[in-house]
Amino acid sequence: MERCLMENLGEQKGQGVFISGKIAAVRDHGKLLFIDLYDRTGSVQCFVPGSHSMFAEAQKLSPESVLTLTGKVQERPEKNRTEGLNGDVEFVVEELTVLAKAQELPFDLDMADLNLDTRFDYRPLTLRRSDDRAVFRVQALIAQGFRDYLTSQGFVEFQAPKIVGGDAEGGAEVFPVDYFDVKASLATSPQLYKQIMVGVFERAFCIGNVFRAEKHSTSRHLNEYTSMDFEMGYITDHTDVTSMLEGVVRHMVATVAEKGERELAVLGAALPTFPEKPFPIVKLVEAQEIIKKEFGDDCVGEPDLSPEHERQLCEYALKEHGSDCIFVTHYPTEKRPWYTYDDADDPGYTKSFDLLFRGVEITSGGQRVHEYDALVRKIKEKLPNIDPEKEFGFYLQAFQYGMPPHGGMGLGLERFTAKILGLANAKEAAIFPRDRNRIDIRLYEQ
Ligand code: AMO
Repeated sequence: MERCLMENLGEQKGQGVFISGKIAAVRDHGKLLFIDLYDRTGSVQCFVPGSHSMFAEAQKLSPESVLTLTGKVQERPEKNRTEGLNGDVEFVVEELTVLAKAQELPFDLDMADLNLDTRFDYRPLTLRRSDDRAVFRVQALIAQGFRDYLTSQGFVEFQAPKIVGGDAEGGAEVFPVDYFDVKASLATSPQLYKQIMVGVFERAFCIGNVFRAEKHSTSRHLNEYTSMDFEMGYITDHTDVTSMLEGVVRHMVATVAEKGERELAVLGAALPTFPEKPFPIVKLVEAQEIIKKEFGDDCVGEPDLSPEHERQLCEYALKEHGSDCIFVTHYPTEKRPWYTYDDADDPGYTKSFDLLFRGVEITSGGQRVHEYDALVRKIKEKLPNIDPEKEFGFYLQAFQYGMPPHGGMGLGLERFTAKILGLANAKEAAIFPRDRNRIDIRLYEQ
């Protein structure tokens, strides 16, 4: 006999089958016992009669114990039916095998109201909560949507290295690594490698962990996060990248809508609102004018938007354009990395952009400098104390030997997941979060 998954039990009414799964709850009524058993597809109420030879042992089982049950699927009496999967059936246990016993749990998995620290202290256990399972299934769908869309557009996936000789961004704080006898660091971004890959495949993407050593304590920052990046050649300017990104975002959301219905319901999450027209796109200066006009906050001329300004601009985009997304372009040259392309028509500003989603920046990107001489010049301007060939010679080879005009972007998977699902903190969307106080366990006594 083959294992029957919970989602298929309804088709087995009156039949003998075997199921395997974990105990969600045990309800002991003295002379009979109910066990809610769940597997990856759903759950079912199982019924152990008092006469069963394993009755006494079953009474002692803790939630999360792992069982295989043989028995029959029968209709539940009308008055005991519930909504949802298997609400109209129950499983009458004939044989019960304990595959693994769970110790008594430190808290009720689904019912306990746990603070973030406790959730992370017990991560191997709390990831099994229905909410957390739903979050990370949705996250997997987001990554799948990213992959599928870009693959369909002719992009090739590659694996970017995580140990690098310098700092890919030339600005972010790095975690140093002892690499045999020399100093190396953990990559803060696949930036240089994805650009190199444009010279190879024209269109390339990667999904991988990156490491940022800033000592942030915010709801948006992690010290290790998953960066979803793409880079594309033969562009006219940054708007080719924003268009591609818009397609990616819409497809990721469509994938979640299509395949994550159950998870969205578990989390009570509402899908984003997108306009039929393209996402709104404004220059930074225009965004600042809007914020001044709409919210009375004069930030015109500042080099960047503050978190509060990002929130306000998104509020405006939803109200005026029916869009949870808005692109902001043309950040000043001084605020963007040296690989960013300057806009000759708008001196002092770059062909760069951020994508804001539900109040938070989820993406940075832009057109890149693709000519060797211009690139060396920009590195020297931004980083006057380094020798570009010495520090970036490996990367610069790509430009010495011909690179098409290109651009790309990086999107933080945890931030995006948190915003899709309405989670207050990006750490809740980090499966094993690393922040300044934690690598799995807390680093300091509190
Ligand atoms: P940037 O540094 O802006 O750009 O990062 C791009 C996106 O990555 C996410 N992100 C983070 N998420 C969690 N914790 C952090 N500490 C963190 N830092 C960044 C955000 C952000 O929008 N190389 C460029 C991208 C490019 O131009 O292609 C870069 O890394 O969602």
